[in-house]
Order: sequence, then structure tokens, then C-alpha cells
Amino acid sequence: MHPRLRTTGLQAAAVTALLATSLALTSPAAQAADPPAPPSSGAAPSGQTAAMDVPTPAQRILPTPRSLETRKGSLTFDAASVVDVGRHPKRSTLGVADYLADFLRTPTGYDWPVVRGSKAPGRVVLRTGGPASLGTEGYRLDVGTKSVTIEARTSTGLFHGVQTLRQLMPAAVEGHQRAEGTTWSIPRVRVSDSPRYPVRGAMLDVARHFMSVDEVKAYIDAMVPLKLNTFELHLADDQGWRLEIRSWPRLATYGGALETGGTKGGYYTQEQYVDLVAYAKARHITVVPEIDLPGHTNAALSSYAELNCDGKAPAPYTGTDVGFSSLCADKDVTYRFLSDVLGEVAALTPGKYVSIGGDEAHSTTQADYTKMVDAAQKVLRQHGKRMWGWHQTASADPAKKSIAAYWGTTGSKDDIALAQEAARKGQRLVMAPADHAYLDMKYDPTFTYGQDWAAVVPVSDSYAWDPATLVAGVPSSAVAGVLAPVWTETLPDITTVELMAFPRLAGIAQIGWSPRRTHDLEPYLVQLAVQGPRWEAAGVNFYRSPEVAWHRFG
Ligand code: NGO
Repeated sequence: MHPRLRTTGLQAAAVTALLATSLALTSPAAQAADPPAPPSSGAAPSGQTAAMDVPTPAQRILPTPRSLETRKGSLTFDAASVVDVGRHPKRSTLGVADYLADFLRTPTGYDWPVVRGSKAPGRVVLRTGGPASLGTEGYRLDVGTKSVTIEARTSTGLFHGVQTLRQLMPAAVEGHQRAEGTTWSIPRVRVSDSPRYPVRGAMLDVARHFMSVDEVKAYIDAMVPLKLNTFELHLADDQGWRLEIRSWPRLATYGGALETGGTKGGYYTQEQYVDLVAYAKARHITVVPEIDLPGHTNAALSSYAELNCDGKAPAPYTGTDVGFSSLCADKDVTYRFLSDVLGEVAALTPGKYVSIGGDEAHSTTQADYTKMVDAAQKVLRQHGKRMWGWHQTASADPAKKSIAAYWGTTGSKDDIALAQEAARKGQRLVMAPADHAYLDMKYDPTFTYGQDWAAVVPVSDSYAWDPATLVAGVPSSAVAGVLAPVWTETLPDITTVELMAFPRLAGIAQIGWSPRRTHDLEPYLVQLAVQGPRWEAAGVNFYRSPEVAWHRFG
């Protein structure tokens, strides 16, 4: 298991001038540790707030499953427990079994051998099968008195079932050391589950502030129990280029040198990127790399003078403005650049999507925008990939089934019109409404980190929307899922990223996975309270929002 990285006060103090004032107010750790205000909901009745409640199965499983039956009794694991993959397991089933055994070994201190057929009491059985209705990601989980069986048609379904099993276990299972004296029991339940939407994503901006491979892996690990399956990595923006491109080496070595505020940046070598993608894949998460264009390209333009219309390289940019840079539609070298860069990115990426961004090209004419987006899309098609972009790509000539990620706010007419155009042109929409799903928005007006241009987004607001009805005129059949971006202009490291993401990312995951009929704020806030001790044990930083009764479960 991956050791968590913590940021020291010293590292935090070294961040950008932009942050200097806000950091003087409080360190991320101090902010996270602020005592929560009295719970506004989901609390134990007054007089009992100090006593710890035992969460019910329904409170433990997040995202809420499609169906859950509870029965009397529990199943206890012990030193003789095994993971049983049956007599003729598929390789992919073995992968899930190894992940589970690995995950359980440290906290329980048991061996958890992966075996082919067993009668041992307290065993976890992983089995391929179940009704077609489970689809490619669904699973069934049945806790008996001697064993728990997880059944799915795919290894991804099994993996999601394993996450549910994990959430049924005591919080200490999330820890990175042996939890002596814990009784490893799970309640007897029967779960049948599958997601509402096929795309449930998180996006991390490593361009504005660079995050190391280990930090990104930590974020991926924190996505896993939420059953998220897509991870967009924002690899290039005005402030930095974060992926080695062999045919254009200065992009990374020069364009990646800095980050917002002028501090030292960084980039991933191709080997490191491939390793990250494989790490995510082993956790059934598909990486969507994003190379933002034709705007948001100052890092590239400053690395190669010939990419500029006037042939002059601008200085590196370390501020936070947007919309001032553009690739040059009239130069042949632009198309060679697109072909080389997107060709290399596509070759390194096993997933079917590559994002070309396409947002805020305020310094590009519509004709030039269309020409360059179309060229980028053509390169991706040649490499067998589909285009993923922000909803502005609808104004070009997007292919059917390409993805338009909608990041408009409630009532923003131009964005709504583009989302409707996207649906008309056959794009699939992934909903990332900035006033609900942008995890870089402040939780409250005085919050140290984050921005508020779209809205101030308390935990309850991040949960108060429905992808199916978000944009009038976009039929629910055009909606492929949800996306929760973290932009890092104000976030220097993974600790602050986590502070903004958790708990709100859990709500976006639930909106993407759970049936709409289960959507309900009060029980959701209780589900979050259950996650608190688990995030603590795992070392995931999170904001103790006063909307949640964090002390209820430990
Ligand atoms: C916008 C902009 C990003 C910013 C972000 C900050 C999109 C798609 N483009 O979202 O460059 O970082 O807001 O919240």
C-alpha cells in the first residue's frame, strides 16, 4: 500500500506569492483540524453527541447501492481467512483478489492467501457471473455466516464489490499499520448494485501546481472506494507543461520548469506517466490525459518561438489569468506540433479518450478555433482515440460520441446553448457544473483556499443537482456522467487538493453512481460522517465542514 505524503508547514510556507497572505492565516493542517461547529444535521439526538454510534450498513456504503437488504448477524474474519477465486479463475479476477488480499494484510495482520476453492470459514469468494443486468460495472455481494461472496460479470464489477466489502469493515481497515485488537466483522447484508452513469470522473490540474507521481497516486487511491472510474489529468496550461514529449523536448524541460507563483514546477517522464496510467488501471480507473489547446498554451508558446504567429516566444507565465494565449492557426508548424504531441500522448494512453481541452480560447477567432480543434480531432482519430474536451468544443465540428464536459454555471446562457449544440451534434455530455462540481470553489466565503468565481460551494450545494436535468434542452440520453475537477491556481500541494476535494468528491461520486430515487441530503451527510474516521485512518485530508456531524462515529 502506498504511504501517504504529508506536507510540512515548511513546504507550505514556501509556496507562491499569490498564496502568501492566505497561508499566513492558517496552514492546511490547522484548517482541517478546526473544531467543527455544532452539527446542523445527521447528529445523534441531543445529549448523545459524545457517545459513538455504530453506523448501519446503509450509512456505511457510499455511493448508495441500488439495493441493500440487511439480515441478522455478522461474519467475522480471522487468521484463517482466505480470498477464494474458484477453481478456474480469470487473470483479471486474480488481479482483484491480489488487490484485496494486499489491502487487508497490513491492517488485519492476517495472511489472506489467494486460493482456488476453499471451505475455510471467514472466506471472501470472488466469482464471475450474475445476471446480465449487472452490466460491465455491477456486482452482487452476499454476506453469509461462513463466507462473503462477491459476484460480477467483469473484474471491474468485482473490484467495485470489493470496495463495498471494504466499507463494511471497521474504519481501522483503512490504516497503514496493524490494528491490534480490532474484531474484523462485517454485518450480514445482501447488495445488488450497478452505476447510474458510465462515466464518473475526477480531474486534477497538475499544470498550475505540479504534483509528484506519488501525490497523484495518493489522489487516485482516495478515488477508489468512491467507485470513480475516470481520471482526467490536466497536463498542460499557460503556467506549465507536465509531460515529456520526445519530439518537442523543451515543452517539458523549459515549459515545465515553473508553476503558478513562480515556484519550481516539474514534469513526468514518459515512463512515469505510463506507470501512473498503469497504477490507475490496476484500480479500474481510466486516465484521460488533457493537453489544453488552442488557448491555455503559453507554456508551449514560450518553449518554442516558431509556434507563435509573430515568431517570438513570450516569457513563461506564472500568474492566474486565462484566455490570453493561442496557437497559430496559419502556420504549418502548428499542425506538425499537434500531430507529434497528440500522437505521442495517444500512443502512451490505453484509454479511448484524449482531452484537447478547448476551453477559453478567447484569443483565437472562431474560424481558427474550429480549424485547430478539427485538426487535433483528426490526429486523435488516426490514433484510434476519441476526442474529449470542454463544452466549447461543440462550436467546432466534434465527432459523434466525443465527450463535451459541461462546466457552465446555473443560468449561464452561452454555456447552456453550447451544451444543447453538443447534444444536437451527437456529443456525450459529462456534467461538471462549476457552481456544484468544481472542487476548487471555496466552501464558505472566508475559506483560505480556493476561488469563488462560479460560487461558494458548501457540501450541501455540491450535492444539490441532478445531471439528467441540469441543462434544459439536453436530453438525459445525451448525459454520460459526472466530472469533479480540482483546478490548482490556489492549491500548492496534494494536502490542500484533498482538503478541497473531500468530502465533496464523495457527493459527486454518489450523484454519478446511485439511483436518483436514493438522492437525499440528510442521510448523505450521515454517510459522510461515517467516512470521516476512515479518511483519517487512510491519511486523506478533508474539510470538517460544519454541515456534517463528524464526531458521531469516532
Ligand atoms: C475554468 C478554466 C480553468 C480554471 C478554472 C478555475 C475551465 C474549464 N477553464 O474551468 O482554466 O483553472 O475555471 O476554476
